[in-house]
Amino acid sequence: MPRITAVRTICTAPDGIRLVIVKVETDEPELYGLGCATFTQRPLAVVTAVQEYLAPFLIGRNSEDIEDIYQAAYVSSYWRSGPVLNNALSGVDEALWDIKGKQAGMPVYQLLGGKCRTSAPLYAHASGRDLQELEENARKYMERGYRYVRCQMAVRGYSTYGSGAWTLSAEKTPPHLQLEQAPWEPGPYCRQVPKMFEHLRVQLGDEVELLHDVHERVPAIQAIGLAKELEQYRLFFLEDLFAPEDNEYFRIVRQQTSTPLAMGELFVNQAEYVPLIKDRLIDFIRVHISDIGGLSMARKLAAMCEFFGVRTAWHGPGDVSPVGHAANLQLDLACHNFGIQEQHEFGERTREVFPGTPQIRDGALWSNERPGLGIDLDESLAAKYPFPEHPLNGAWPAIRRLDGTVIRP
Ligand code: GCO
Ligand code: MG
Repeated sequence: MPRITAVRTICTAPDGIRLVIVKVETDEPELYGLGCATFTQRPLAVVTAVQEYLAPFLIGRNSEDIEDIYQAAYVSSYWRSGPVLNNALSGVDEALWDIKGKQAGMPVYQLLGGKCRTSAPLYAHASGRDLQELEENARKYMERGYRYVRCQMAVRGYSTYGSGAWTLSAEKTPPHLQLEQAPWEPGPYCRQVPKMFEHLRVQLGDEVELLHDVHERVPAIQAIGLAKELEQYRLFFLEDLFAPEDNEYFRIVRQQTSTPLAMGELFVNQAEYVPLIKDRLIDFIRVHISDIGGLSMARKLAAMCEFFGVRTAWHGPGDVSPVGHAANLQLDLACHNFGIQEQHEFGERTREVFPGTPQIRDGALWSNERPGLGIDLDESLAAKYPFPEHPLNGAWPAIRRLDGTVIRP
């Protein structure tokens, strides 16, 4: 019976993105596990939660008791949920699954029921400053074998999510505003997006699956209008049409359009996602697994979704660590109701720090078939990439409308 001897956090930013990993060590010298605890906007708060609260709570416990450890740690703060505590829990929970897989000599997906598919189809991110650049970038992915492409285009002069054009441009910025980045207005964006998909459908044809992320940027009634207008372009999904605070709008939009809806990267607890699933108001669950507490919660959530026809589309940007991507992949392979996996192509440095980072091939993510999560962490290399200096420690600066009002990022 392996006993937990240490619960440590490792902070590293090989590609400039702040990643937090939890390492759980046992009294069996070679037996340890890794979990993702990356909350990139508040990483130091997660480190404190792990080191000061979870580590003393868990040392001496049998690492095999994953469910009991999860349940006990979850209520040990009395006040629970939220991204800080959930990420801390996730670091431990995923590490315990990693350990259990290593003990069994099997990849974790085997413990979850085995493979439903050979690999997990990915969607790539194509972006552009204009239609030509976006179309070219989408084509590049299609030529590499991708069948799913998310398309985001800059709205000229504004800081548009996902388009790469976040820098401050003088063009639209009123001189009286002291902005840290270009402003944002929902109107021009809502007028542009349908034209963008008209162009892409005509140029790229019917076969490719197109996706788009609204990133909760638009007032709800404008978002409903957008979802209706986009129906004719047959998106694979439209993501984060509303903010979690506006969840009730899903009841309204659902009656008006069959545009498939993906939601949930910002969710942190059951009260947010259970009603949307049980009432069949969304089509894809986009949860960021470490933000809901880790693999144990995510596998329950996936099972619940299966009964209501909701498919999985786990959040997979660069601020999910390679350990988190490895955890996503275990569920992608084992869950019948898999929908799609978001891809992030990690740079060479990150892949060196994390040997075993899941491989991308032919537009899909593949398991390396190693026991546990199949991933390791080179601690001495990780130490060479400390968190970058930043006045806000990684927190996001405000984005404002032309009148100065702060909007959601
Ligand atoms: C996505 C997301 C990300 C988030 C990021 C926040 O769909 O991939 O919206 O790009 O903005 O993970 O840290
Ligand atoms: Mg998103």
